[in-house]
Amino acid sequence: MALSAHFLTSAATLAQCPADDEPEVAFVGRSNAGKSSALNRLAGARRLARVSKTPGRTRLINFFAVAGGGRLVDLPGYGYANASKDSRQRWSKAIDDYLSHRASLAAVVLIMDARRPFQPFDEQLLDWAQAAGKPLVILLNKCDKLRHGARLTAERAVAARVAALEDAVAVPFSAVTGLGADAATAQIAAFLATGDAETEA
Ligand SMILES: Nc1nc2c(ncn2[C@@H]2O[C@H](COP(=O)(O)OP(=O)(O)OP(=O)(O)O)[C@@H](O)[C@H]2O)c(=O)[nH]1
Ligand SMILES: [Mg+2]
Repeated sequence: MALSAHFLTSAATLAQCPADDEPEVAFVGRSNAGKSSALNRLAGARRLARVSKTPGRTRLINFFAVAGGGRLVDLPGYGYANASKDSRQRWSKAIDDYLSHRASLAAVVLIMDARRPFQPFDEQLLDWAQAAGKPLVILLNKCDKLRHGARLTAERAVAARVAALEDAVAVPFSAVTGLGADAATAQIAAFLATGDAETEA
């Protein structure tokens, strides 16, 4: 099962985003965690969102329309050290604005590298999502890079952390092998279909 999606538009600022009128699921995470790769995997398309070995590939907020309604949103990564201070500030402002002001944001998909989960930015994002009451789907990405034992250790650590959160699920994932793709797709499809309960009358 995959979500069928096509590229809609890119935005550098909140003002450039399309009308705030359809449920959106945003992909967030550190630079190079695999946000764009995960989005491509879930949309069953190789080159929908641009992927790169160099961190900082995604510089704009990219919107993808999902057949049947709703949008997937690929955000630039946090924590890209090589970007100039100026451009880092511009990106993080766009991300912060999007996350804090987008009424149609139904859920957040947090992508973490399974080898380095819960970095400081990830924790900030988790705190924000909890405070904002946004449901979370946590993708523990790049599981293909871990040996069996290390993967189980990572999964246990994440399960313990997630148990302490409201409205959060964790999915062991690999954008390369497709591990976890069906589970993640089902979660995301449910948010796209219903939107954010908070915005309902
Ligand atoms: N082995 C492996 N590599 C992955 C996986 N997901 C992504 N990658 C690789 O990780 C690198 C970064 O992937 P992207 O999808 O561009 O990461 P991103 O989070 O969108 O990065 P920015 O746009 O820079 O924030 C690329 O070289 C991908 O091929 C995975 O599940 N397994
Ligand atoms: Mg990207």
